[in-house]
Amino acid sequence: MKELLAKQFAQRFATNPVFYASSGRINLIGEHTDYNGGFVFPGAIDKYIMAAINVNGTDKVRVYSADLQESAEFGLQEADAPKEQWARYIFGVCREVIKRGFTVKGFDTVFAGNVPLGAGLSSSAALESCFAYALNDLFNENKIDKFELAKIGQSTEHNYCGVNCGIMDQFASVFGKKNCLMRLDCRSLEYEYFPFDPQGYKLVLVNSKVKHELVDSPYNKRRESCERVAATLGVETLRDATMDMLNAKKADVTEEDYKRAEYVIGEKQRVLDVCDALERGDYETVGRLMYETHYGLSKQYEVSCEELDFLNDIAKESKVTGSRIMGGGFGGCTINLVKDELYDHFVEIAKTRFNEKYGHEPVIIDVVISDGARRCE
Ligand code: GAF
Repeated sequence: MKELLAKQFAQRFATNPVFYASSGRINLIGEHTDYNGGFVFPGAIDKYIMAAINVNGTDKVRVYSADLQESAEFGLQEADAPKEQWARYIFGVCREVIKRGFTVKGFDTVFAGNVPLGAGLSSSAALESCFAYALNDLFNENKIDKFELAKIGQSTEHNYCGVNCGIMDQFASVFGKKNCLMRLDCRSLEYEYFPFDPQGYKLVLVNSKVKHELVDSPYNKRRESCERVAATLGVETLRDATMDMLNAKKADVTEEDYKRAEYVIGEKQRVLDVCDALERGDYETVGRLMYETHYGLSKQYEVSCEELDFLNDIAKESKVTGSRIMGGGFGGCTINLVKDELYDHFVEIAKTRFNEKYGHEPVIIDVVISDGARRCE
C-alpha cells in the first residue's frame, strides 16, 4: 500500500510525503458498554488505513482517496466543512485538534485502506486515528497524549459525522499492540494489555455483507435508552446500575428501555468474566459468554439482523466454541472462536448454507492482532 500511495502522491503533489497508518479493530466481548461507562475488550488488527502526507505551505487541505478515486479540498475554519461525507472525517479531526488549542496547517494527502467498509471493523476510527496521529506528529511535536488522540476521533464522530459513539474504536486504533487484547474501563480509562494467543483456536470473522452504517442507524437511539434508564435510576451511567436497582424501578421505564438496560448490565459483567476465564485458559467459558452476548444483542438490545442470527446458529450447530455479532450491529460480521480442527468445516458450512439462503457467500476474514497508530518509516 505504501508504494501505491507514494506513486499517487508523487503524481498529484510532487513532494516527498511522510506515511502514517492506524488500524481497524475487533472486540472479543463488551459491546455497547463503552458509552455506558463499562468495560470493553478490543484489539487492533492487521487491516488499516494508511496516509501519505506533506505540509503544503497554504491554509488548505487537499485530499485524495485512492480507494474512492475522489478528491476534496477544504480550509481549516469551521465554515469550511467539505460536502463529501468521507472528507468530513479528516476535516473533523483537523477541527478537533484546533479546538483543543493545537496547530494544524495546510497539507496534501493521499490515503487508502484495507479495512472492509461497513463490516463493523471500525474503518472510520482507523481513518480518524491515522490523521489524529499524523497531525500530532507533523505539527505538534507529539504533545497531544494518546487518550486525547482517541478523543479527537470520537469527537469527530459526534460533531461532524452524526454518530454518538463511545471511545472503544478510537482507543483500540490508537493503543493497539501486537498480539494483545486490551481491557479498557471506559469510566476511569484505565486499561490493561492481555497477551492473546489461544493455543488450538482461531479467531475468524464472518462478514454477512449486510451493510453496516451507524450514521442514521438506531445506534444513537440505543444510547438514548441507556441514558434515560440511568437518569431514572439516579446514576451517571449504567456502569453503576445493578439488576436489583433496575427491577426496583421497572414500573418507571418502558419495556423497551428495560430490555436495553438488562443487556448492558449483563454485558459489563461478561467482559470481566471473559478476562478471568482467559487467564485460566478456559476457552469454553469464553465461548459460552460470547454466545450469551449474541443472545443479548439480538433479543434484548435488538441490534442484530436475520443474517447474523443465522450465522450464529450455524456456528452453534457446527460446535464452534464462541460466536457473536461484533461491533455496533445492524449488519457486519460475527466474531468466532473456533477450534483449529473445526475451522475448515465451519468455514465450508457457513459459506454453503448462507449462500443457499441469501444467494451470496459471506466473506471470511482472518485477523491478526496488531499494532495501532504509527508512523511508517
Ligand atoms: C460502534 C461504536 F463506535 C463504539 O463506540 C461501540 O459503542 C460499538 O459500536 C458497540 O460496542 O463501533
